[in-house]
Amino acid sequence: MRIDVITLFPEMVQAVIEYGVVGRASDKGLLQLTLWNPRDYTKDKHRSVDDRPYGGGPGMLMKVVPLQACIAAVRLQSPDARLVYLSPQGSVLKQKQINQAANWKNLILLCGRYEGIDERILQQEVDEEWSIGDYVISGGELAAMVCIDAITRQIPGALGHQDSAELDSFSAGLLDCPHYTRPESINGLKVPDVLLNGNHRLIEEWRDKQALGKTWKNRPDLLEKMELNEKQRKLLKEFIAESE
Ligand code: 4GS
Repeated sequence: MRIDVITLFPEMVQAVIEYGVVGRASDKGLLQLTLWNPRDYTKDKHRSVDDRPYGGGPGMLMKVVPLQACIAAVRLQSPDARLVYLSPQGSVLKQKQINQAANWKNLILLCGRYEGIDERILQQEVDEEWSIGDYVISGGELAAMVCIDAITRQIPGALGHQDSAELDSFSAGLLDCPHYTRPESINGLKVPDVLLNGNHRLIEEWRDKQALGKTWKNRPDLLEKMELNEKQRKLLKEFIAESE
């Protein structure tokens, strides 16, 4: 997959392909990241990339002409990519959208700085608007990095054997169960016995039950959208009874 990122801070976004799963995917050629800086498309002496908003008020917008020129340059290399603008006004990302995007051949991510971009760029150039959550960050770069990481993990071959266990946590629509490693006791808190006994049927059942319980406690909205099977309803009932 090819991902082009338009950003005033390319060094920041570069970091996402320098570590861990995404780094290895990039080394293997599963992900090709290309960074573009609108500042390189300025023609004035000061290379300015911000401009004042019509109507006044505080804050600046990204300057239109360099941004348009930069988008045009990206489009020459990635003519049929979907262009996604990251902003809090976008649809809030879910695993489902991430998985869909992982099937695209190419993708252009546009990172906003300041108060964002001119509405007409949005109308004419942007195919989709995505948000990573209902909060404000200082620039679209971190949002783009979140997208690149989450999408790359879904590219076949990106996850090694060690990482692939993480695949099922959200694909099942539930939160992950608790995990334990050595030592067996920390300040008197013991690892649940079931995990020490080596009965894999019981261990799997315990994990399913804990995942259901955690979701019930922290994200009841996720459970409401799900159709639990008979076994899952029984396990959740037990979890609730035990937690009372
Ligand atoms: C988000 C967000 C964001 C909005 C960028 C104000 C600088 C900032 N981008 N999901 N201008 N949430 N962007 O907060 O994607």
